[in-house]
Amino acid sequence: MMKAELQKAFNKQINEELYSAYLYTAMINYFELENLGGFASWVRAQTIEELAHTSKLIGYLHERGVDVKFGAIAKPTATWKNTLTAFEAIYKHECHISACINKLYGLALKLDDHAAAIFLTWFVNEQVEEEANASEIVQQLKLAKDTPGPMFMLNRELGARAIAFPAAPATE
Ligand code: OFO
Repeated sequence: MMKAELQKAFNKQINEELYSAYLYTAMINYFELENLGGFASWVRAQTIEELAHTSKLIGYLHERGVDVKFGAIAKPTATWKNTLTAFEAIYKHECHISACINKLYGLALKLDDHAAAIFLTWFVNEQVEEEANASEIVQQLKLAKDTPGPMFMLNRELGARAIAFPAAPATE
């Protein structure tokens, strides 16, 4: 049986993932209204990925016989000064999520729940990718300096990101 303290921490992470999806949804709205369909498409894919993270955590709790407790999801920021500040916000948010995951992983180890810790290694690795992706786009936007040509290219490049709901099993 998973200890109550760890159950609570998993539930908190589910809320964090749902907030991530909510934040990226607000960004879809922002980029669509800025006529940056490619950027909107990238954050749409990200929204779906966050829901997949949520589903993966919920699936694992169910596997452990834990009842999921749902809390209120905070209102996300919905406007940004420009594309660069929006992506800087994404990078900062993903760093926050990495810190949350590391804390959860640390708690699983502290409570001697090695099965939960092993499950969470997927998320630890995923966050390396999440941070790297956001950071790369921030660097590209800094180089583009909001000039039409590079922004057009970047918008097209980001629009090519495939949207897929990963069907990975909870314990993968
Ligand atoms: Fe963006 O990785 Fe989950 O929250």
